[in-house]
Amino acid sequence: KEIHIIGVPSDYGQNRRGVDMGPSAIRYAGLKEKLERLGYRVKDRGDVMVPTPETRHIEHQKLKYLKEVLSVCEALAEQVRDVVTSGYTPVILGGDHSIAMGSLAGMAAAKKQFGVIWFDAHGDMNTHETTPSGNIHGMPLAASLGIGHEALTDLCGIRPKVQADHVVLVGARSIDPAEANLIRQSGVHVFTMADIDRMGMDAVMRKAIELAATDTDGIHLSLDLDGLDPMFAPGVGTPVNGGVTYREGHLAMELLSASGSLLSVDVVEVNPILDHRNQTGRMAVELVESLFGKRVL
Ligand code: DIR
Ligand code: MN
Ligand code: MN
Ligand code: MN
Repeated sequence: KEIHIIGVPSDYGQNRRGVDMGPSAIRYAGLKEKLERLGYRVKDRGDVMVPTPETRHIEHQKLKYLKEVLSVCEALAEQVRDVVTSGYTPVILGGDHSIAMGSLAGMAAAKKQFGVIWFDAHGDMNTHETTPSGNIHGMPLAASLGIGHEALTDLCGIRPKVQADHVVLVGARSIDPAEANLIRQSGVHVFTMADIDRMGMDAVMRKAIELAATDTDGIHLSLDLDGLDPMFAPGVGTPVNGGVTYREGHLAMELLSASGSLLSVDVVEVNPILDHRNQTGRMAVELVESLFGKRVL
């Protein structure tokens, strides 16, 4: 079993600097060594090339830094396709969540069918028409389903990247009004925080895994650290109270690990400038350890 780490130091999808340092923060928390301790061969492929924002300017107010986001995602997609077709597991370090469009494009190029578990406080189902912010990190799931501006939906010439029926949102608690309509119309499956309260994380994740794994070759996990409660992951650009607890987060990762269905993962939105002594970077690494099989006994 071999894991390939890919860093994507991009903050073009939202408006707080610092998330471009996410890959460094996660590496600094010991990602490679800890995965090796679990018995994996781990190769770090370094970072995808990302230009400095200070050298760029915003062209579209409803699709901020569109060109930069697209070029970063294209470069990432190529890396992910290469890793997956070689039979290895990519661990993709963001960067903001816009990079997931590149991850999913690479997966779509490498696999016939895959499911997605989108762990997030948000829906990431906005388009240029529904977005209140113009930030592309609020759009990657819609774009990957083929919804929104064609510059995003047609990334890498594959549309859609994933079928709505194979996509499951977990942890949702902050959805924009017009985004809610798109979520309902799309046919994606959603487990909100209220569902987690009522059913428990165990039942929610078992169902989510079943939905994402049925009729697919496996599951891509898109792990937005703001899905966790800000108490455990304060270093994110858009924290929302009432999130997944420390133990629920680990349980979710342990169940996904035990399913044997994991194909790939992205770990996004870690912003060390907003963090307390890299707490969120360390949390990210702990969750990845559980995802790759770390157990008490
Ligand atoms: C908001 C925030 N829905 C937007 N989205 C975030 O800008 O579209 N996604 N933070 O992770
Ligand atoms: Mn997100
Ligand atoms: Mn989010
Ligand atoms: Mn199906």
